Amino acid sequence: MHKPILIIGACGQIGTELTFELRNKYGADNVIASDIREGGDALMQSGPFELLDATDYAAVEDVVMHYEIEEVYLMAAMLSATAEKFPMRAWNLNMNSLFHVLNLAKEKKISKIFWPSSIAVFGPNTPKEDTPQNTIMEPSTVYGISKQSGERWCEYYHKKYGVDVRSVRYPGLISWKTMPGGGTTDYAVEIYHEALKQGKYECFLSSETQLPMMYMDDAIRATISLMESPAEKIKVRSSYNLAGMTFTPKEISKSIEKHIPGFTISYAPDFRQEIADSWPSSIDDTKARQQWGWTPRFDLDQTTKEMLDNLKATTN
Ligand code: AKB
Repeated sequence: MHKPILIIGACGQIGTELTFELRNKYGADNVIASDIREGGDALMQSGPFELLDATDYAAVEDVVMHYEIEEVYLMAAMLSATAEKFPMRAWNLNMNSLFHVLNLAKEKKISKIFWPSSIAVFGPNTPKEDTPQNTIMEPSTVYGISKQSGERWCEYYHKKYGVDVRSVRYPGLISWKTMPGGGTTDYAVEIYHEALKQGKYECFLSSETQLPMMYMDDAIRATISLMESPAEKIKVRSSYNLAGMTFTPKEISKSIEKHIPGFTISYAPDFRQEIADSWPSSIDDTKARQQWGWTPRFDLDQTTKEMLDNLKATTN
């Protein structure tokens, strides 16, 4: 039997789908969902749930000890756009929550951690195309600085204390079950909702802003596959580059137009444009492919079809 798993930040965009998938795989009672707020009915009714503040060490430790947790997926974080508005809150949430789980693992109270990093670890001086695993980083956003620091700490805890921490640098994630919140790549989810509701969308990034993206099913599969890989295969203990697809707002709008003729997009770039301009346009994920067998399945047109079909079915 699989030992209990704790998901911190289970009601967010990734946490929700991760909770469902892990519950399917390991049994509902083996997967404890937790968040600072309650989630949707489907999530709340699908298994155990704890209200939990990820920055409260004693509270996290209590839940870990109570359920005899073996693995923690730490999904709570403040994303790029919101973090620019609340730098200290973002730093405190993103760093303290990570230290808490790293220290629980150091003290042998848990044995494995998943912690998400992001393409935001890269900055304006990073090679933009096919960004390599190891390259100039110099992130220029609060969120990126916290993710890059987090990566350094993960590697440090692995080397110094033998902590089994695993991570991927998620690109922008596209899903229909839960809305993203406070990110720069959020437009790629909003656009599908607005296409169905209004037949048009005003994008906060310019037409040619090319960013790395991934359909949520691929992201969840990557996450679980990394966590299930034998430890000796995991050679990168900071965080793995991970690629799915890459496109511009103009390209996603063309893909939507194939299903919704007459769909229109307009552009009104705001402060998020500068964040997007500092990030890569495509990612080289050779190490993830070679070391633990990663391959994406969804391209842009498949993603568009999945998004529109599922949103239509659930909103009617
Ligand atoms: C964001 O836009 O902040 C996130 C990310 C790329 O990490 N989706």
